[in-house]
Amino acid sequence: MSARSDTARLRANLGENLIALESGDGARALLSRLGGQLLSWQPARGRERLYLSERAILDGSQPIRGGVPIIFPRFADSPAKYPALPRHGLVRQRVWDLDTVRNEDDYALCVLRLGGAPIGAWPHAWELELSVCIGGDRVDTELAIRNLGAEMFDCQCALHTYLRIVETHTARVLGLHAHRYQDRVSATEGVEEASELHIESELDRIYFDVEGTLTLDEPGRMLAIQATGFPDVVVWNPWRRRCGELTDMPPDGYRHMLCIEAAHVGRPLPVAPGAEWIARQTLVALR
Ligand code: TA6
Repeated sequence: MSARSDTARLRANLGENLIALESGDGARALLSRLGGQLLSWQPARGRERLYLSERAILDGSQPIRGGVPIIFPRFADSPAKYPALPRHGLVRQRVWDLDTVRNEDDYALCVLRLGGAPIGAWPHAWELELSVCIGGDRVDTELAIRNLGAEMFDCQCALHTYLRIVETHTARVLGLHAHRYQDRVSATEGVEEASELHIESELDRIYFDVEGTLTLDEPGRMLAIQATGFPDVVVWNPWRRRCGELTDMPPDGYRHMLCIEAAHVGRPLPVAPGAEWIARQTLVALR
């Protein structure tokens, strides 16, 4: 599917919930208020860097498959303090409020907000603020979590970033060597021995306490991935069989995506009453 027909489909389905950013230097992005989700990012000198499934459901009946879904306050089906919360949390199918859209010469910015009252499964009042800033060859995505209640809460969160890759067999991820991980496919734990990670089968790992920059290296393309404040990195590719079970992905979709997620999932993230926690992920297209 071409980028133009992708955008037309998004516009037709999301209507006013689709927000377009374009900076004067040519960087472009599309965000959805549904899910509070970055859907597309094209650096000033280059092609699309995010994966959005051509079968993504855009009517809010399920989370949008692709871009950067926001995970809060629970990651996956983790046996957290709040087991009644839905998988991956509360915000992927909510329509976020639009706070700011700014298209300038050297950057473009969108700020979205979403607040929630206490509910049975999550008895806390909270607010999230998502700021996406593009310009040149980089995109910065910042997530703020505010505790508006009277009691401390523990949460988990992630920027579930679906990166577009040319082909799984030519992609490699650098920067995870010697990090401790939990492998959610084999239900084992380990320390990464390989100097570079290849995608050769179903992959679902949480790497803990990752410092430094990761690199997604492909023939002709290279992306630097940095996180500030997110200690963990989740790497996910469903591979052939699991991808075939996902009705909102084409059968070969797994060949062209890799999730590299900035996350706070290994240990609980405490947010005190009245306090705010902020973290950021930066992607830079190096070539
Ligand atoms: O972040 C990895 C993961 O939790 C995987 O286990 C995988 O199932 C994926 O996210 C997608 O989850 P979703 O709920 O969006 O289908």
